[in-house]
Amino acid sequence: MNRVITYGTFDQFHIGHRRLLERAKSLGDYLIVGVTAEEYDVQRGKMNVVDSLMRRIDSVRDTGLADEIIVETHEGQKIEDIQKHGINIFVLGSDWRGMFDYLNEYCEVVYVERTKAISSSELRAKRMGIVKLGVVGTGRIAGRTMEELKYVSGVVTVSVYNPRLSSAMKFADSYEIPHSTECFDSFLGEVDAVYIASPHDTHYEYTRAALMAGKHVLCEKPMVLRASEARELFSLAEQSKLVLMEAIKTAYAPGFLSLLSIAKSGRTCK
Ligand code: C2G
Repeated sequence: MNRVITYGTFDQFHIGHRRLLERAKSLGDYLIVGVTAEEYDVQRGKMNVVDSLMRRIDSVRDTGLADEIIVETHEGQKIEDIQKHGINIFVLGSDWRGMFDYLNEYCEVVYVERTKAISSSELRAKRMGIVKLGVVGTGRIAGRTMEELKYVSGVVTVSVYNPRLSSAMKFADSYEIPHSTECFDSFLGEVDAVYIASPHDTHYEYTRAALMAGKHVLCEKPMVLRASEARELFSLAEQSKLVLMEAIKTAYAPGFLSLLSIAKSGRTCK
């Protein structure tokens, strides 16, 4: 008996998902479908999933194709599932080709052709729009953020600003950003939200100008150098109903949050 496993978010369930499940089912006798947990999607950059986990599970169940449905909660679970459920075949769509070859050590890995012209990302974009992001500053941290942004859905970087145009152009070239400028006003005209990664002493001015222009702001730490400036900027953002965040990554890292909750529980080592 061939036991097959496949995974997905299955957000706004569509024909591409159904066809994937049909082909996965046809490869064996028993099909297990892993549906991603909300927290896991956020961790892997899917920030704007529309349907709840329950709804996505129901969509998969309603196809009648899954013999069993499980929830995928963490990185590394695929190997655990393959071993635990005695899986012979792992299936995903061709958009993932090559990414799961390492599972060949445990079972056969099959990539089936993805259905063209339909995707949850496009459905989400139609429904919610895409946030057009602009980057201020072109140093090492800004570059690292660009690398990570590739994995975040619902946002596209459209412009980069640096008072030195040659630096802005070089950065735009490296990260395929369509617009680069040394004029802050023209930069603001292109974007919905701004990520600020310039030298610390420039954060306050750029953040203030962006908020005044009605743009959401994510600013690298330290956002400002004086408490009074932070109070002013947060109150400006609140009045204008804009998001203002300081980019303190650790505060949102899952490992750090687990540490905090263990510390708060008062649990001690015996
Ligand atoms: N799919 C497809 N054709 C489409 C859209 C999606 O064949 N037009 C396939 C995908 O390749 C995937 C499955 O349908 O195999 C589920 O797609 P998503 O819900 O987008 O899931 P995804 O985010 O790709 O997660 O651990 C999760 C997995 O890595 C897959």
